[in-house]
Amino acid sequence: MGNIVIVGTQWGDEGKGKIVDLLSEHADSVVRFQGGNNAGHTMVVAGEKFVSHLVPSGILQGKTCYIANGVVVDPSVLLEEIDYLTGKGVDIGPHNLRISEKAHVIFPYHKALDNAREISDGKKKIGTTGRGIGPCYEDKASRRGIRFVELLDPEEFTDRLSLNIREKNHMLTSFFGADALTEESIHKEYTDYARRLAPYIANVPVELEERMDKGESILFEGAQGTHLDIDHGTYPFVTSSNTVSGNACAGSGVGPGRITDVLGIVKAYTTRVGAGPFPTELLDDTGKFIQEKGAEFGATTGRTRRCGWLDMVIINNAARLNGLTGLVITKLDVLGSLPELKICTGYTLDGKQIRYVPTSLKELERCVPIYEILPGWEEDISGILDYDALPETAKQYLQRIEALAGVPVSIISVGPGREETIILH
Ligand code: 2SA
Ligand code: GDP
Ligand code: MG
Repeated sequence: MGNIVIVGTQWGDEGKGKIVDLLSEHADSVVRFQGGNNAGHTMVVAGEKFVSHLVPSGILQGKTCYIANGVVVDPSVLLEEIDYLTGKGVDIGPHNLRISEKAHVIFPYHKALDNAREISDGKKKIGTTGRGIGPCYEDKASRRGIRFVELLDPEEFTDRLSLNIREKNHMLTSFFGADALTEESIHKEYTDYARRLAPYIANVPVELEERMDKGESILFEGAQGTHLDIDHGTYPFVTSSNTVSGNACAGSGVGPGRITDVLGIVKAYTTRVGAGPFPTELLDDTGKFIQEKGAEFGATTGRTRRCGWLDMVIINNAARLNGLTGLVITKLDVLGSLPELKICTGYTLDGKQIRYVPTSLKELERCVPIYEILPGWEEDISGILDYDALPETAKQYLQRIEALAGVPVSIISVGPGREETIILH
């Protein structure tokens, strides 16, 4: 199968978890390379639902899973997730879950700062998941961070924690007027996490290289989506990591020459959680219909996701930024019974037609979508597993996406279940 990177093309929640779970059958390992437990990846196997936030979606297929250096890890959430999966009968332990010694650790002060900043920003808040993701990446960039390698070194850990607590308590109390945190209890709690997670800690690039040299296949599981990328997304309404495919390499310690394919997951319509511009957003009954039928609620926070028409300006931007070699169209079933479907093919900005995403958010907010209208279909397509059996208008919709993107559609998803999938090539 080669080594495939799977990324979201929109603002996350495209159905990456389902597709990674499905494709894991043919892979040997699955790697998470960015983000943290802000992600919520849903898998449905034989009617049973699993949601993972940190553990790669390959775990249900019994594959070796890696949490690589680009990920920020909240150890309490990870240990809870290991217990949750074990409780559901999933085989998980140090033999098949490997965590990079270079991955940065999320501490209670990261969560406290994330939430304090959101409260202080009021109406201008980002709408983060409150999981401490941004502040943890800030510490990584400012070289204040604590990685697993430091967490496992008692002397180093004590020194670094002490420095961080002093700095963060000052910010929390003096600037945000929030409560201070106690060093001793955090030290004790995290020393216990270190003891429990020590058997999982690994030199991930070395292990991955050994596997690839043996001819094994690796799936790289992206989290969030291209337009939440810290560099290429709708900044500042983004997450704090690079979500584009290039980061599969930097975020896991694998050279770009090893990547064979990049699959972009495209939800058949668009959703967004949190604040920020969204040109094709539907604030009417159609938006409500999609939100309800698609069960568009955050898999981590339970927040209602904003819904809108498919935006090909966004998808084409993702095709360019990620070097997509194939598309996976998900949730096509949700559009069934809508009389007509709209696809945005460009924007009108101040009277001029454009086909790119403007960098200035003020300009993006002024963009008015240019729509192409296609006929819908009445049928429930969720049971259809053969492309030829799809209604003609559904095929037309798919063909139009393929033509506008200039990237072939490889897989079509027509329901949350692993088997509710049409594989083309
Ligand atoms: P953060 O917490 O700092 O990463 O938030 C910054 C922005 O990134 C968005 N973000 C997400 N968007 C969609 N899905 C995400 N995962 C969860 C899910 C979201 C949830 O699977 O549904 O449950 O709310 C995710 N994670 C981060 C976030 O909304 C901010 O706009
Ligand atoms: P991810 O973050 O990209 O992994 O996506 P999420 O799991 O956050 O959100 C996708 C949601 O859509 C989940 O509830 C999935 O079970 C569901 N889902 C995935 N594919 C399909 C599909 O083709 N049809 C329907 N109806 N639901 C789907
Ligand atoms: Mg999600």
